[in-house]
Amino acid sequence: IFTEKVKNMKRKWVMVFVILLTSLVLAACGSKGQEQQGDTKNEGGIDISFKAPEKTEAGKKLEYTINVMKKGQPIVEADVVVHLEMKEMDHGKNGFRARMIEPGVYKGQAVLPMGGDWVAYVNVKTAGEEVTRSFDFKAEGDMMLPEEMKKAGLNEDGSLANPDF
Ligand SMILES: [Cu+2]
Repeated sequence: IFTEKVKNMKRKWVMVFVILLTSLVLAACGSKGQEQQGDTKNEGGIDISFKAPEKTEAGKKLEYTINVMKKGQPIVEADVVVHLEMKEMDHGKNGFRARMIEPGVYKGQAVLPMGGDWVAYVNVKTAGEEVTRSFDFKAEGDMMLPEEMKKAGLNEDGSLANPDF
């Protein structure tokens, strides 16, 4: 009877562990999915568009433009932060805090460490709302050399050395 009890306890702990692990995995996937649904979830709310430069090249400091509107009107004084991430790999934190240059038009600059498929996660915060939308774009060029990264203010993995967001 004693060994039976021990077996049962072991089984219980294994179950608890499996449930914990599953919920962790689900939580991780869930948060990613929500970001990408920003646009359908927010119909009638904040409208965001993102423009990468015409020719997006790795290793160059380039400017990105974000338009933020609501019901056809520009949103002023929004907090706009853009995270730039590669689709297939992790380069750490890269991107920028955008500045409004005219009503509803926000701009910011970034250096991409390599060419390939990128995703811009645009987070817009206003007094009452917060929305994140993702936009795919492509960049040309090879991986930057370590010394080039250093000069451009990046760490060796391509993340920003001094992010302000
Ligand atoms: Cu990469």
